[in-house]
Amino acid sequence: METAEAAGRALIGGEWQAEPDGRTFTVFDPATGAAIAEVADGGAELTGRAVDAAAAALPGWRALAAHERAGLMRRAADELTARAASIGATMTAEQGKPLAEATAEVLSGAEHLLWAAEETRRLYGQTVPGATADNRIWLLPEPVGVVAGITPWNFPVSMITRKLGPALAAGCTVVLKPAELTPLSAIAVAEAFTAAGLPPGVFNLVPTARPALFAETVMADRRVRKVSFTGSTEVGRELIRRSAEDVKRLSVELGGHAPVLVFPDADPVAAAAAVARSKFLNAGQACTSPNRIFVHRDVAADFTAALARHAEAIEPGVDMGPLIDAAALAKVERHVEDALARGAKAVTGGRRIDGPGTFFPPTVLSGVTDDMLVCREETFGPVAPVIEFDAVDEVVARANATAYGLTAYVWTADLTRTLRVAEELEFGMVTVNGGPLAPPQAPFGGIKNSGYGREGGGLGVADYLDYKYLSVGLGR
Ligand code: TXE
Repeated sequence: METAEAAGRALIGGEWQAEPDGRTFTVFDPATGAAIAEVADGGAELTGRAVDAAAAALPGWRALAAHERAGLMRRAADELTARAASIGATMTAEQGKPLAEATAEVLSGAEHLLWAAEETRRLYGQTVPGATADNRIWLLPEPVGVVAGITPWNFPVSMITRKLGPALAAGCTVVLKPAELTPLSAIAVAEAFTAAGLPPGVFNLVPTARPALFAETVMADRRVRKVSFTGSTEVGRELIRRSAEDVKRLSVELGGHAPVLVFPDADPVAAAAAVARSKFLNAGQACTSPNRIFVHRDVAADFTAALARHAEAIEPGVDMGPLIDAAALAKVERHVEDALARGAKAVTGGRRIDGPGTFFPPTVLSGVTDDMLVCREETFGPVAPVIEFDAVDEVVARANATAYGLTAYVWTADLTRTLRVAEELEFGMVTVNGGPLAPPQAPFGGIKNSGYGREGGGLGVADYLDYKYLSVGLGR
């Protein structure tokens, strides 16, 4: 839980600050609808101060020896680990996910930081063959500079650590704007970094309910050299446009519309168990969530029955939280109603749960066709649409028939099919016989309208580096 000093404030240059004009916004608990906190609503001035602080801290931070940067990052990871239960409770209160899921997310955030800390010692350059006998050329890795991060509410801690880890490892300083729905978890993360002794200004946090103003301010500031965004494709598109003015580097991790392909040679019961785990995690509010579940007719009945059993075993309010807000609930209802009106059947679930909070039950739809809203748009809720297929040769093209390209899942026991289908699927990440995994060493990210840039692994750190080309004549 946050300290009185930090309560609802921005962290700028190591100090907890309120918005100068006193403006605040309210944070709600989606499980009850109750207001739980007032948070500083950062405007242009506060954002500008945060950029000042990040710019001032940059020379010192990038000049630290690699092991010193690594040491501070490790201490921050230790602080997060020690506070996992209390930060988890904060996350549950403002985001709604069960405490076990929230605590696991904090621990995974710490693991990402630890991995990135080690990378500080692997920022290797390169020697390039010279242009003449007298000439030597090297590539020297350098931090891109001040980075602005914008993160969503679905994973309020790990979306932050996935940006902070590689940015800090590369020697960048950061101004981060958390989602307005989940600023309290972000404040708790910032407190952990402060307690770890991170130098003032290296990580600055600006909560605000005016995200467009924040984006405008950082985009207009020449000292900000990179923006890293995770969120909707609409906002991502706008940031891509804005970034052109000052030619800023950009990473955009946007929505997904993951297909699952269950082939006739797969074990339908094992596939259903894994799909249930990934589908209902975080009430389906994940960009890797299985959204279009293509199941071969031979195994469809067994698969659907097993999936429905898993869905029915989940108790909303205990094993699965509410949707983030009323708008999210309305979107899920609209998608399910459209499917039912066009002939789909709710095998289980299908109607919102009455009472306080924005709960929608785990839902399995059968008889789904490609023209329904659930197949055309990202639902971002606990709805599993099952689409039966016969034509094995056509199903990859149907899976690819989306503007998104983040994750795809394949279930098969056939090695040849695995390799052929994995090559043909137009997605940044393909998982065969398993669910979504995002270990720190793997480069998470998509293609097409799911964005560009990678988070995790060496490629993730490289997104925060420029390589200076140094050419030296030996004067012989
Ligand atoms: O996203 P927004 P929303 C998808 C998912 C979901 C939909 C809408 O389909 O249903 O997006 O969610 C900040 N300039 N994903 O409305 O608005 C905002 O403050 C700059 C997938 O919540 O994109 C928050 O910090 N920033 C995704 C962040 O953008 C702006 C996770 C995300 O919010 C802004 C979330 C602006 N004009 C939603 N407007 C994933 N990849 O997992 C808002 N923001």
